[in-house]
Amino acid sequence: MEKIFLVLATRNRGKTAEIRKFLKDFPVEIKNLDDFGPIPEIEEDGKTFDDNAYKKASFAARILGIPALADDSGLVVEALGGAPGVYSARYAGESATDEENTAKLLKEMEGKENRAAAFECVISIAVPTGPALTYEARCEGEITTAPRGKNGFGYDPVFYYPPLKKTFAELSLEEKISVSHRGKAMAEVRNEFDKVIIWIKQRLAEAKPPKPEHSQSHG
Ligand code: ITT
Repeated sequence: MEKIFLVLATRNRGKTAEIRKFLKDFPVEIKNLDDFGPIPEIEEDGKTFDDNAYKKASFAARILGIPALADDSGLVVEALGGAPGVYSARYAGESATDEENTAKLLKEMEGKENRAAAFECVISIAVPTGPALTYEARCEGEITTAPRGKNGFGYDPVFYYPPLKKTFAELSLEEKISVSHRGKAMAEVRNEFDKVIIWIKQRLAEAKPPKPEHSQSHG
């Protein structure tokens, strides 16, 4: 089968590594934003994960001219009224590090009895002309009182997953993606990916200008 190109519209290395694992057996050549040199920043000002995932995927597909896959995700904490939610990446400030975001979360959670939280993930796959497919999933857990574990990224060290009795940062990459929000959403993408490839090829073919019936030669 002829390969298609797909750009992962993310600068997050943790996400990139997890997403790549799911698509490794398909006839698709995966690019990332760094393969294209500097491009304008995508503004993530949507009110939902869904809005932002679509914004990132459609923006990247449009300006790069190839299909794009974006992930918008975050941590939703019950005792904090759903915060940090869509602000998860910049909870402690615009260019906050994972450690700063995690420290702020633990501070906000000090003394709180209800530790229930969920990671949510929306994956959007868009073509340059605009149409997009959406997949979403969530994973329930609890916020710890101190970080534990060295793997993963973001809030993984403070997200305890009761069925495995470990934080996400204490799991291997394979273990994490077998139960996580992104893992579940990407498993749906993988299950349908043969159809997604056909869908992408059809959208790309529609967008091509029709070939002239006769070519005229001069001279
Ligand atoms: P891109 O927009 O470039 O994809 P980002 O890190 O800014 O990267 P988001 O806007 O989707 O991504 O923010 C997601 C944040 O939520 C991320 O930075 C983490 O802090 C957190 N997060 C999402 N998935 C996570 C996971 O699997 N483990 C730990 N933290 C996660």
